[in-house]
Amino acid sequence: MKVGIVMGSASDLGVMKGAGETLAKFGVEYEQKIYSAHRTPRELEVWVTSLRDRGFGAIIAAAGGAAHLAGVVAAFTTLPVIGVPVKSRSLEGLDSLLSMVQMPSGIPVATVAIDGSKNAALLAIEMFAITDENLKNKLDEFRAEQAANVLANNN
Ligand code: RP5
Repeated sequence: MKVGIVMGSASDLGVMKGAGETLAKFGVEYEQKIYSAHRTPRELEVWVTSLRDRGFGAIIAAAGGAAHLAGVVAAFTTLPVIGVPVKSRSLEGLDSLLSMVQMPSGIPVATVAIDGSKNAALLAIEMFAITDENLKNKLDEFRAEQAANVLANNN
């Protein structure tokens, strides 16, 4: 299965680099787009509604400011949507975080930390690893590597 990554502006590309890099490291294919919920709503809908039939299993949606993008994406699909609140210029991302995490009941968005693109990718990988043994093994190796790096500080 593949992951769709969408962000509201080209200005989000720097923050979202971590998602693509993490998916690539685990060998998970992804397609990345820039669509805005308010500037290009029609194009966003066409792309989101194409994903399930094209073999996608999760969508990562990143936006800053009044970050309604992830909620709008979730409205158009029953694929799991992972939201990445992007640090905004005026409120340092608190507005983005609250817009994503406080979704009203019925249309969920699994929201990660402000600028947490790497965790968004890891969460998608964990979803795929429920049925993919190879990915599950890679996640175990990744966790072991992380632990070893922490413990190496104590040698
Ligand atoms: C959101 O507004 C984007 O996701 C971006 O994080 C923020 C600022 O966008 P630009 O004004 O830089 O295009 O739509």
